[in-house]
Amino acid sequence: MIKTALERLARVNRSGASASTLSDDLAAKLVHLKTYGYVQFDHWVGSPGMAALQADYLDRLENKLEFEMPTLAQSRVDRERDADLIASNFLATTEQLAARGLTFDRGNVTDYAQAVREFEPSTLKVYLPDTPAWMQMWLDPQVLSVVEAYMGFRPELTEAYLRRNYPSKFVVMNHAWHRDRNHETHLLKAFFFLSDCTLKTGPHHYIAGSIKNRTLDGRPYFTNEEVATAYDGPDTHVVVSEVPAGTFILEDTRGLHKAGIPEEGYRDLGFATFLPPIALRKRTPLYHVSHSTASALSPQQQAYIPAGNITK
Ligand SMILES: O=C(O)CCC(=O)C(=O)O
Repeated sequence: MIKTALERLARVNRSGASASTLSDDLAAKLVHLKTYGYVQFDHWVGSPGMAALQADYLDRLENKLEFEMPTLAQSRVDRERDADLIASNFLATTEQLAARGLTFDRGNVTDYAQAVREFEPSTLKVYLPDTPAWMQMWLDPQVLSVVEAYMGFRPELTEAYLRRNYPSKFVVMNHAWHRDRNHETHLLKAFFFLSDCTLKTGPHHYIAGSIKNRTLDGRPYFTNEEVATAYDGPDTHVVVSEVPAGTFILEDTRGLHKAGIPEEGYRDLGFATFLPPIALRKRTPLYHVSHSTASALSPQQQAYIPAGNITK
């Protein structure tokens, strides 16, 4: 109750874009998002800005090894000893995984290829780089207009990171169908595709219409069979993101979704989570923006960054 009251207070003066101020194209996107729970943006596909960010990301991941560690090493999983973890889709904290000896850390890594070969990560995660160019993608004005018109106020960007997904022996957390539970009523995620995504490189999956249709709800994960049986009606269908690099998908992830497991290669995806502003958010910031980066952004973009995320 206190959280809801604080959120309501924080929303005053954060009115943001409304449906009536949107261009025809963005108004159509808003209708799509409201109807199906997701919408796609293509205006970054093939742009020079996209190519520069892709090159920067590859450098950070493969040369500078800026990925988060400790991280799950699938090569260290023992099917018998770790049967409980496998059954729960590895729903555990990094500390719990580390206590079982199932993670690798900075001291174990000599180079990118060695880390991937020896430890078989299912994903590697890089926090959003603190540069104006990256923030321009994460806080793209067209996407923000639709976010604000959908929510009815201007939310905050609470999480910002990139992930590379690899072929995986196990179903690890968001490989399984789930609903995000960060907020009961207001939640949007933007997914930024940094690599071309095919059916073989692990597309994102979403059940259109599953915000309203709650046949499956109340558990952390659902099986493919359960979802196929429960959502085969005319109002609900699976959407699979076979899309070129530069595509953004804006999604209400309270609906059912999952990460496809790559059969070959990998898939690079960026994540932005938008939640109502709250004065006393308990989680520590999951990205940081320096004053100099923030000052290069528009007032609208700056308003998305919680004060605690601005450093130096
Ligand atoms: O990587 C994906 O396609 C899905 C990610 C996901 O499930 C999530 O962010 O909640």
